Amino acid sequence: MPQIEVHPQVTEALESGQPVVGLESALITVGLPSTALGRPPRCNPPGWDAASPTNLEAGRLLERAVRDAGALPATVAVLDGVLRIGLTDAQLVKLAEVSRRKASTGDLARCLACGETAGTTVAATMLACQLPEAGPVRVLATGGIGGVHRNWLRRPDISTDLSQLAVTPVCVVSCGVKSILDVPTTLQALEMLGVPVIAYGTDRLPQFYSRPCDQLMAPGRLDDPTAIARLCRSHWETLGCRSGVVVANPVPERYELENSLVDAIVTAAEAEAAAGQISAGEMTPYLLKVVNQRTGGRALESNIALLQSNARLAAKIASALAVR
Ligand code: PSU
Ligand code: MN
Repeated sequence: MPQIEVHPQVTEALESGQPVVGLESALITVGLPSTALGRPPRCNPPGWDAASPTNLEAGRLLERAVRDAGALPATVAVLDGVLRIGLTDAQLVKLAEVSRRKASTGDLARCLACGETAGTTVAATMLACQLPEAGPVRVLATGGIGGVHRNWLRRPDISTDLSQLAVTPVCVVSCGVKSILDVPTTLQALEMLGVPVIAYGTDRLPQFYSRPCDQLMAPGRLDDPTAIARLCRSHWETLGCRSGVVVANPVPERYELENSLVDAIVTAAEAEAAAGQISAGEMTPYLLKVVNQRTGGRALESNIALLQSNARLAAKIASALAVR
């Protein structure tokens, strides 16, 4: 049995030069709750089933958003030891139901060898997008990339997303660096690794749940998807660079949370985690859960809205890249 399966529609689209957007799936298995919202999210996306698990509906929402913006979605995940690029709805349902695991680059071989089921992080999704079988897929969407965690000197925790970004020519559309991380240090690491970081339509760096704040300038700014596609071509084709490109898209204004609020919650939650038994791998899901609880669910609303917005922008960049 093959260990890598590309959905036939994805293969067909790539062969005929149609735009394809890769979607990470760790957000389905660990990033979002598997409980139902019970009502539509505030951004009221068409087709959201309020009685169905939030993580599954978010996965479906991302796929729809990519399609509606004119590209083909390819959700990446490992199912029963097969790395899949492009899922059927039944496979998406299974992933959301059975897995509470995320696989990054270093976990993939074990997942394949041992028949595991897991959502893929940005790093593992980038790797999948670059496999010869996959095409390549040049653009992927996520909520936020991983990076250097706060207090990394005392509790070392640095995401594989950074090392994969250094060696994989994929454009990652996110809301910037998750505000639960040490953002300046993460930016510094990206700079060191030669990864262009582009803020979309703003001079300042978007902060995941929060819009750009005054303190942090973005390394670069571009205002439309065509310009971003041009930058990607210059980076990969003209200059021959093999690193990724990070696009930071601000969360839609109506759904943003105040950065100071998120910051205070994360600081308190980290102190509580240090006293308890939270391992490095569990830190991201733990912090996301605490931020959501302590904002009365507003963080989840924000997360859903930003995912939708990133999927749309990724589809537009993929479409611009597909035009020769
Ligand atoms: N942002 C979220 N939820 C998530 C993640 C990011 O709002 O679940 C995931 C992404 O898949 C990212 C991963 O690639 O967390 C980073 O995990 P780690 O720090 O373990 O490398
Ligand atoms: Mn981490």
